[in-house]
Amino acid sequence: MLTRRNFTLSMGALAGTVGTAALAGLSPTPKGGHHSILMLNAACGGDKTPNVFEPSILHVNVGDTVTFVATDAGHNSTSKRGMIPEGAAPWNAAIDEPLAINFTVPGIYGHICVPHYEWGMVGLIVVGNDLSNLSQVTKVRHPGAARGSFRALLKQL
Ligand SMILES: [Cu+2]
Repeated sequence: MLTRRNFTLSMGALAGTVGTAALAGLSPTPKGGHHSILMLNAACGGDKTPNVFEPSILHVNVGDTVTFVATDAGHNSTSKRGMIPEGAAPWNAAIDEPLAINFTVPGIYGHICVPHYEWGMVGLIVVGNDLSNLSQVTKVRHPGAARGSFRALLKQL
C-alpha cells in the first residue's frame, strides 16, 4: 500500500519530472484534497494481479484532485463512455502520461487502461459519496475480463 510518506515522495518526483505547471494545468485552482492512483504492472500485496490501478476504487470529495501516476510503463487512464456523471468532462491520457483531474461533479466514474481493458485493468472513482448514476454505470457492457472486474468493483459500492 501507499504510505503517506511514499505518496509525498512520488508527488515530489512527479512534479520534478513534468513540472508543477503541467500538473496544475487541468485544475487551475484545486482547493480540495489530493489523491494518487498508481498504474502498476502487478498489484501490491499477496495476489499479484497483473495490470492494475491502485487503488481500484477511490472515494473522494467534490473538489478533490486525483493524479494518475505512471509508476510502471505501458498504461494510461481513460474515462469509460457511459460511466461518468452527466455534465462531467471525459478524459483520455496518453500512454505513460501522468494526469491530474479535479473532480467537481459528484457521482461514479468508471475508467479504464486502454491497452489492458480487455484484461480487466479498470477502476472506479466515487465523488462526493454520490451513487445516483449507479444504474446507468452498471448497464455499460465490457469485453473480456473487464466485465467481471467492473462487476466486482461495483458490488463493493
Ligand atoms: Cu494498463
